[in-house]
Amino acid sequence: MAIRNDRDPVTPEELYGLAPLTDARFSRRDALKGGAALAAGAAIFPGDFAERLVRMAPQDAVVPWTNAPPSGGRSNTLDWQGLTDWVTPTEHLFRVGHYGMPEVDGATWRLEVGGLVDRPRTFTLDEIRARPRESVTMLLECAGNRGFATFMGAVHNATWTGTPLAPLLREAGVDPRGVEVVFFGADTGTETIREIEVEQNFARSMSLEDATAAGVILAYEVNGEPLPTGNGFPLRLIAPGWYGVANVKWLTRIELRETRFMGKFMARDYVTLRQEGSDEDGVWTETSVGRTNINSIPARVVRQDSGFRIHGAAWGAPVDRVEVQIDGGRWQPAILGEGQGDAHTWTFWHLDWNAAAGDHTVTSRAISMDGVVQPSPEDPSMVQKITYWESFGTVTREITIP
Ligand SMILES: Nc1nc2c(c(=O)[nH]1)N[C@H]1C(S)=C(S)[C@@H](COP(=O)(O)O)O[C@H]1N2
Ligand SMILES: [Mo]
Repeated sequence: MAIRNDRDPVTPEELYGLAPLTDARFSRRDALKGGAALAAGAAIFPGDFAERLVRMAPQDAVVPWTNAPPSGGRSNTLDWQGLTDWVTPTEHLFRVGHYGMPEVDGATWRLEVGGLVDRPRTFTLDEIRARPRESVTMLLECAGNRGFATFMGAVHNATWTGTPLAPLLREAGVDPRGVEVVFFGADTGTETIREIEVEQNFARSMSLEDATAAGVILAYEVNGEPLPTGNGFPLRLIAPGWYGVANVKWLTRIELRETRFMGKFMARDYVTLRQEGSDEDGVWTETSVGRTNINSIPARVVRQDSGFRIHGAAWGAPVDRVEVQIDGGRWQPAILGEGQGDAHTWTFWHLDWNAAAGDHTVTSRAISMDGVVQPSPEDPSMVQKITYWESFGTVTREITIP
């Protein structure tokens, strides 16, 4: 059996360069939502505690999980127990920056399209904005989400607007040798490669086929506003069906190449290491994090006039159905709601529950249209994976019904 020898991650903030919660609009807006009494509470109680109190406000009817990690507070990650918005408000989008959060000047910024193309060129932001517009609502999840217990809210579902990538590449005239499309961000870091220190830009690549798929856009707006700095101003890639890491922010260059691109975030970081097969004849595989996996989570339990309702979300692949298991019993079908049938957003679901007072467990599993069942954390595919990325096993919540 594989030994989980992955370094115990520091904090999610350090590991993923998550932007701290600095936006003053955020707590103020929640205070308003929370009503006068709790807003007053915010004035009485200092700092973090006040913030928590206010964040709990719309959740009067929520019965909290007893095993939920503290979430949402420090770094904009999603607070599942507060989940009500199907489209995540912009100020609640989590923000990952492995090389910090570069401030780009939109006036002098340029996008280069080059490499193996017949007509390399640069675009200004106005030139990009003048191109055909397309919007896509997409769930974006960091592949490290749920890789360790305190990190389960690196998810958002937002509407991105920009211009489709395929026609832009077509106009550039891709050389037949150009099979790999590399996306470079403005952010740079110093990496030691074979004992040599080099300064590199954040970069990821996709095959030409994947990069020109329907729905792949160069986005300059989210939820109807220009991108915030933290989410990639002025331009980012939006690639439905891919983990967060593929959605390169602060884009500066798109380059066609004839070989695989093996940059850090393709080939060293965001690499899933697992043993496939048995100890005797298994093989160890290293795969680059790419497409998303079928996933779900029970988000919150709400008290109703009679009984309770379990609310959750499912995503990562077109969702056929979601099942819920209470106290280890039979799997019960949940009712799918908002987002149902949309391949790239999350689908909200719920199940009514006549819970008796006492301690319970609640587990959900999603099943994709292709028949892929979200595995349990004890499934060999999860157990034999020793890196924390792509931890999409089922989540079991604990709750005490009063
Ligand atoms: N240029 C650049 N793009 C990037 C990253 C980065 O560090 N630099 N992080 C990636 C990762 S790992 C994730 S999870 C997503 C997060 O997108 P968000 O910050 O808009 O939520 O951005 C991706 N795009
Ligand atoms: Mo990520």
